[in-house]
Amino acid sequence: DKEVEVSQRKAKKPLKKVMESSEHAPPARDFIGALTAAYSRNGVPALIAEVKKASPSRGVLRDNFHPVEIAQAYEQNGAACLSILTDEKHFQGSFENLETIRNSGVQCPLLCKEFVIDVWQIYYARSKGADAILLIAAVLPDLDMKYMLRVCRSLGMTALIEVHDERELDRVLKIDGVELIGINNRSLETFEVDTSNTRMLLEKRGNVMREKGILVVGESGLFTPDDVAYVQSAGVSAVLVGESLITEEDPGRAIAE
Ligand code: IGP
Repeated sequence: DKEVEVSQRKAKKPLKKVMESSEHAPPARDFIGALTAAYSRNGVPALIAEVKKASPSRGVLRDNFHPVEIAQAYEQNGAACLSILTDEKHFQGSFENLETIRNSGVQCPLLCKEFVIDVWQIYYARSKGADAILLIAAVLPDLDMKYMLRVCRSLGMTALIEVHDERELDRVLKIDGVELIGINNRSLETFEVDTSNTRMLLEKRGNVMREKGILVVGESGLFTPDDVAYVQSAGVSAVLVGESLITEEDPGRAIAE
Protein backbone atom coordinates (compact mmCIF):
# COMPACT_ATOMS: atom_id res chain seq x y z
CA ASP A 1 0.00 0.00 0.00
CA LYS A 2 3.05 2.25 0.41
CA GLU A 3 3.56 1.92 -3.30
CA VAL A 4 0.00 2.95 -4.03
CA GLU A 5 0.47 5.97 -1.81
CA VAL A 6 3.62 7.02 -3.63
CA SER A 7 2.10 6.58 -7.05
CA GLN A 8 -0.83 8.73 -5.94
CA ARG A 9 1.55 11.49 -4.99
CA LYS A 10 3.29 11.06 -8.30
CA ALA A 11 -0.03 11.51 -9.99
CA LYS A 12 -0.27 14.86 -8.19
CA LYS A 13 3.16 16.07 -9.27
CA PRO A 14 5.47 14.44 -11.82
CA LEU A 15 9.09 13.72 -10.86
CA LYS A 16 10.43 16.25 -13.32
CA LYS A 17 8.41 19.05 -11.72
CA VAL A 18 9.45 17.99 -8.24
CA MET A 19 13.11 17.94 -9.31
CA GLU A 20 12.72 21.43 -10.70
CA SER A 21 11.22 22.82 -7.53
CA SER A 22 13.91 21.10 -5.44
CA GLU A 23 16.43 23.21 -7.36
CA HIS A 24 14.70 26.38 -6.29
CA ALA A 25 14.60 25.51 -2.60
CA PRO A 26 17.03 27.38 -0.33
CA PRO A 27 20.25 25.33 0.06
CA ALA A 28 20.27 22.47 2.56
CA ARG A 29 21.70 23.24 6.00
CA ASP A 30 24.52 21.29 7.56
CA PHE A 31 22.79 18.63 9.68
CA ILE A 32 25.95 16.83 10.80
CA GLY A 33 27.73 20.12 11.48
CA ALA A 34 24.90 21.17 13.80
CA LEU A 35 25.12 17.86 15.68
CA THR A 36 28.90 17.90 16.15
CA ALA A 37 28.90 21.57 17.16
CA ALA A 38 26.23 20.95 19.82
CA TYR A 39 28.00 17.84 21.09
CA SER A 40 31.35 19.54 21.52
CA ARG A 41 29.72 22.64 23.02
CA ASN A 42 27.65 20.81 25.64
CA GLY A 43 29.46 17.53 26.28
CA VAL A 44 26.14 15.70 26.15
CA PRO A 45 24.73 14.06 23.01
CA ALA A 46 23.19 16.55 20.59
CA LEU A 47 19.40 16.46 20.60
CA ILE A 48 17.33 15.77 17.50
CA ALA A 49 13.83 16.57 18.79
CA GLU A 50 10.96 14.97 16.93
CA VAL A 51 7.69 16.60 15.86
CA LYS A 52 5.31 13.62 15.85
CA LYS A 53 1.58 13.64 16.36
CA ALA A 54 0.89 9.91 16.59
CA SER A 55 2.62 6.55 16.35
CA PRO A 56 1.43 3.08 15.36
CA SER A 57 2.33 1.67 18.77
CA ARG A 58 0.80 4.46 20.90
CA GLY A 59 -1.87 6.12 18.75
CA VAL A 60 -2.31 9.89 19.11
CA LEU A 61 0.43 11.25 21.39
CA ARG A 62 -0.80 14.83 21.57
CA ASP A 63 -4.21 16.39 21.02
CA ASN A 64 -3.35 20.08 20.79
CA PHE A 65 -0.76 19.49 18.11
CA HIS A 66 0.67 22.72 16.68
CA PRO A 67 3.76 21.72 14.71
CA VAL A 68 5.28 25.19 14.36
CA GLU A 69 4.88 26.05 18.05
CA ILE A 70 6.43 22.74 19.05
CA ALA A 71 9.34 23.19 16.64
CA GLN A 72 10.01 26.70 17.95
CA ALA A 73 9.88 25.52 21.55
CA TYR A 74 12.34 22.73 20.77
CA GLU A 75 14.74 25.14 19.10
CA GLN A 76 14.54 27.74 21.87
CA ASN A 77 15.32 25.08 24.45
CA GLY A 78 18.46 23.85 22.80
CA ALA A 79 17.61 21.15 20.24
CA ALA A 80 20.43 20.95 17.66
CA CYS A 81 18.21 19.58 14.88
CA LEU A 82 14.55 18.64 14.42
CA SER A 83 12.94 15.52 13.01
CA ILE A 84 9.62 16.10 11.26
CA LEU A 85 7.33 13.14 10.63
CA THR A 86 5.88 13.40 7.14
CA ASP A 87 4.42 9.89 6.93
CA GLU A 88 0.65 10.29 7.02
CA LYS A 89 -0.55 6.76 7.27
CA HIS A 90 1.11 5.62 10.50
CA PHE A 91 2.19 8.89 12.14
CA GLN A 92 -0.40 11.46 10.98
CA GLY A 93 2.44 13.60 9.67
CA SER A 94 2.58 15.71 6.51
CA PHE A 95 4.93 17.45 4.11
CA GLU A 96 2.91 20.55 4.86
CA ASN A 97 4.19 20.43 8.45
CA LEU A 98 7.74 20.21 7.15
CA GLU A 99 7.22 23.15 4.83
CA THR A 100 5.51 25.42 7.37
CA ILE A 101 8.19 24.71 9.97
CA ARG A 102 10.90 25.50 7.42
CA ASN A 103 9.17 28.77 6.54
CA SER A 104 8.50 29.75 10.16
CA GLY A 105 11.99 31.07 10.82
CA VAL A 106 13.21 27.96 12.66
CA GLN A 107 16.96 27.73 11.96
CA CYS A 108 17.67 24.16 13.09
CA PRO A 109 18.40 21.72 10.27
CA LEU A 110 15.36 19.51 9.57
CA LEU A 111 15.23 15.74 9.08
CA CYS A 112 12.35 14.46 6.96
CA LYS A 113 10.98 11.30 8.61
CA GLU A 114 9.43 9.27 5.83
CA PHE A 115 9.50 5.66 4.69
CA VAL A 116 11.55 6.33 1.57
CA ILE A 117 11.17 3.71 -1.16
CA ASP A 118 11.36 6.00 -4.19
CA VAL A 119 13.70 8.90 -5.06
CA TRP A 120 10.62 11.00 -5.73
CA GLN A 121 10.22 11.33 -1.96
CA ILE A 122 13.77 12.65 -1.57
CA TYR A 123 13.34 15.36 -4.19
CA TYR A 124 9.96 16.23 -2.73
CA ALA A 125 11.42 16.50 0.77
CA ARG A 126 14.16 18.81 -0.54
CA SER A 127 11.59 20.95 -2.35
CA LYS A 128 9.78 21.38 0.99
CA GLY A 129 12.98 22.45 2.75
CA ALA A 130 14.34 19.23 4.27
CA ASP A 131 18.06 19.25 5.07
CA ALA A 132 18.31 15.53 5.84
CA ILE A 133 16.27 12.42 5.18
CA LEU A 134 15.89 9.03 6.83
CA LEU A 135 16.89 5.91 4.86
CA ILE A 136 15.95 2.66 6.62
CA ALA A 137 18.18 -0.38 6.04
CA ALA A 138 15.29 -2.73 6.80
CA VAL A 139 13.30 -1.20 3.95
CA LEU A 140 15.98 -0.65 1.28
CA PRO A 141 18.10 -3.25 -0.49
CA ASP A 142 21.79 -2.29 -0.84
CA LEU A 143 21.52 -1.10 -4.43
CA ASP A 144 18.62 1.20 -3.61
CA MET A 145 20.45 2.46 -0.54
CA LYS A 146 23.51 3.35 -2.62
CA TYR A 147 21.41 5.07 -5.27
CA MET A 148 19.42 7.06 -2.71
CA LEU A 149 22.60 8.12 -0.92
CA ARG A 150 23.92 9.48 -4.21
CA VAL A 151 20.70 11.39 -4.79
CA CYS A 152 20.89 12.87 -1.28
CA ARG A 153 24.45 13.97 -1.83
CA SER A 154 23.62 15.53 -5.21
CA LEU A 155 21.02 17.65 -3.40
CA GLY A 156 23.40 18.62 -0.60
CA MET A 157 21.32 16.64 1.90
CA THR A 158 22.45 14.39 4.74
CA ALA A 159 21.19 10.81 4.91
CA LEU A 160 20.50 9.33 8.33
CA ILE A 161 20.84 5.60 7.76
CA GLU A 162 18.77 3.63 10.26
CA VAL A 163 19.67 0.14 11.43
CA HIS A 164 18.20 -2.08 14.10
CA ASP A 165 20.42 -5.14 14.20
CA GLU A 166 23.93 -6.35 13.48
CA ARG A 167 23.09 -7.71 10.06
CA GLU A 168 21.73 -4.38 8.87
CA LEU A 169 24.66 -2.51 10.41
CA ASP A 170 27.19 -4.72 8.63
CA ARG A 171 25.40 -4.24 5.32
CA VAL A 172 25.48 -0.47 5.77
CA LEU A 173 29.14 -0.39 6.85
CA LYS A 174 30.09 -1.86 3.47
CA ILE A 175 28.57 1.09 1.62
CA ASP A 176 30.82 4.05 0.76
CA GLY A 177 29.86 7.54 1.80
CA VAL A 178 27.83 6.71 4.91
CA GLU A 179 28.37 9.52 7.44
CA LEU A 180 25.49 9.23 9.89
CA ILE A 181 23.99 6.04 11.32
CA GLY A 182 20.99 5.82 13.61
CA ILE A 183 20.63 2.80 15.83
CA ASN A 184 16.93 2.28 16.42
CA ASN A 185 16.13 0.78 19.79
CA ARG A 186 12.63 -0.01 18.59
CA SER A 187 11.99 -2.98 16.33
CA LEU A 188 9.87 -1.83 13.39
CA GLU A 189 8.27 -5.28 13.39
CA THR A 190 7.35 -5.85 17.03
CA PHE A 191 7.57 -2.20 18.28
CA GLU A 192 9.50 -3.52 21.24
CA VAL A 193 12.03 -1.06 22.66
CA ASP A 194 15.36 -2.00 24.21
CA THR A 195 17.93 0.75 24.78
CA SER A 196 20.67 -1.82 25.31
CA ASN A 197 20.46 -2.39 21.55
CA THR A 198 22.48 0.80 20.99
CA ARG A 199 25.09 -0.32 23.50
CA MET A 200 25.30 -3.84 22.09
CA LEU A 201 25.83 -2.70 18.49
CA LEU A 202 28.38 -0.08 19.55
CA GLU A 203 30.31 -2.65 21.54
CA LYS A 204 30.51 -4.78 18.43
CA ARG A 205 31.11 -2.19 15.73
CA GLY A 206 31.98 1.07 17.51
CA ASN A 207 35.63 0.89 16.50
CA VAL A 208 34.86 0.41 12.83
CA MET A 209 32.46 3.35 12.90
CA ARG A 210 34.96 5.60 14.69
CA GLU A 211 37.68 4.69 12.16
CA LYS A 212 35.36 5.65 9.35
CA GLY A 213 34.41 8.89 11.09
CA ILE A 214 30.75 7.87 11.20
CA LEU A 215 28.56 9.70 13.70
CA VAL A 216 26.07 7.57 15.64
CA VAL A 217 22.58 8.59 16.74
CA GLY A 218 20.74 6.68 19.49
CA GLU A 219 17.07 6.45 18.45
CA SER A 220 13.83 5.72 20.30
CA GLY A 221 12.73 4.85 23.79
CA LEU A 222 14.83 7.50 25.56
CA PHE A 223 12.86 9.10 28.40
CA THR A 224 15.18 10.16 31.23
CA PRO A 225 18.58 11.85 31.59
CA ASP A 226 19.80 8.43 32.72
CA ASP A 227 18.68 6.90 29.42
CA VAL A 228 20.68 9.57 27.56
CA ALA A 229 23.74 9.05 29.78
CA TYR A 230 23.49 5.33 29.12
CA VAL A 231 23.61 5.65 25.33
CA GLN A 232 26.27 8.37 25.64
CA SER A 233 28.53 6.00 27.54
CA ALA A 234 27.89 3.49 24.76
CA GLY A 235 29.34 6.04 22.30
CA VAL A 236 26.56 8.01 20.60
CA SER A 237 27.09 11.66 19.66
CA ALA A 238 23.40 12.42 19.27
CA VAL A 239 19.97 11.18 20.35
CA LEU A 240 16.63 11.20 18.57
CA VAL A 241 13.78 11.78 21.01
CA GLY A 242 10.06 11.94 20.22
CA GLU A 243 7.49 10.51 22.56
CA SER A 244 8.96 11.64 25.89
CA LEU A 245 8.98 15.29 24.72
CA ILE A 246 5.81 15.40 22.67
CA THR A 247 3.66 13.99 25.47
CA GLU A 248 4.76 16.70 27.92
CA GLU A 249 2.43 19.63 28.40
CA ASP A 250 5.35 21.93 27.53
CA PRO A 251 7.53 20.00 25.04
CA GLY A 252 10.19 22.74 25.09
CA ARG A 253 10.64 22.86 28.84
CA ALA A 254 10.81 19.07 28.93
CA ILE A 255 14.20 19.36 27.16
CA ALA A 256 15.69 21.38 29.98
CA GLU A 257 14.52 18.87 32.59
C1 IGP B 1 11.71 8.68 18.23
P1 IGP B 1 10.62 7.91 20.53
O1 IGP B 1 10.52 6.59 21.19
O2 IGP B 1 11.48 8.88 21.30
O3 IGP B 1 9.29 8.52 20.22
O4 IGP B 1 11.36 7.64 19.13
C2 IGP B 1 12.18 8.09 16.88
O5 IGP B 1 13.35 7.38 17.11
C3 IGP B 1 11.09 7.21 16.26
O6 IGP B 1 9.98 8.00 15.99
C4 IGP B 1 11.54 6.51 14.96
C5 IGP B 1 10.81 6.38 13.74
C6 IGP B 1 11.65 5.63 12.88
C7 IGP B 1 9.57 6.76 13.29
C8 IGP B 1 12.74 5.91 14.78
N1 IGP B 1 12.81 5.38 13.53
C9 IGP B 1 11.27 5.32 11.55
C10 IGP B 1 9.19 6.45 11.98
C11 IGP B 1 10.05 5.74 11.13
